[in-house]
Amino acid sequence: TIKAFLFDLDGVIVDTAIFHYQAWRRMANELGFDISEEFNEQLKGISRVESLEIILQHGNLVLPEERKAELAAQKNQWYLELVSRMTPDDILPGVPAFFSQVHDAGIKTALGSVSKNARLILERIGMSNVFGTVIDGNKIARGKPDPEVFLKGAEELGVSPADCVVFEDAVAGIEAAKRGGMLAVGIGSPNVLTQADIVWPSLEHVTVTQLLKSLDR
Ligand code: B16
Ligand code: MG
Repeated sequence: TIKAFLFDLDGVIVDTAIFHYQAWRRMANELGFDISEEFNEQLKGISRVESLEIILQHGNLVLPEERKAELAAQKNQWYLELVSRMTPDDILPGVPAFFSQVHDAGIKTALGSVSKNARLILERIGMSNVFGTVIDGNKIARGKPDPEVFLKGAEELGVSPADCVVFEDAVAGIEAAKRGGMLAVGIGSPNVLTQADIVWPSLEHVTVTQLLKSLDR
């Protein structure tokens, strides 16, 4: 029986992926190359340092550790400028309604984000007190696709992984859920999220009752 829902942040609750992309693109441009939106897809759910490595490789750049630390800090500063303008209006459509159904159904909730800025974002959008527990990039050693972030969430809620459903928009996040032995609901396109148990375009067109029914097999 399903007892807990674990939510990714970026791409499920809010669309900060566009801010990550803008900040990384600005950095790449300053280094003399560009990154496409399609390339950005593989960065979703991947930690800051790992994302930087992937981007530098794409630009054929090998840099000393010190310079890489500077670049990561610079990117985060640009990213935070964009985040600081966020308000509750940035919550994705359907999220508030879905959460009230989740709470009515007595299902526990956790946030499972690789972002070290997750708490700040939750504050900006007024969702700090919505989750049973918040697991973010400061609490984990390994980013997605490692299942650590979701396993920790399940553990803190006292729910076994088999009774958890993960909501994810990233390929790496779906992989993390499946490796953790959880059900995975993809938010996005079935052509991209091929490993998900079920895929919905957003939380807007799904009800908790519908979802529980379709996962019950
Ligand atoms: P930060 P999620 C992830 O958040 C993003 O998808 C990914 O693009 C980002 O690099 C990562 O957080 C780290 O974020 O630089 O803020 O620590 O999808 O796991 O909620
Ligand atoms: Mg995401």
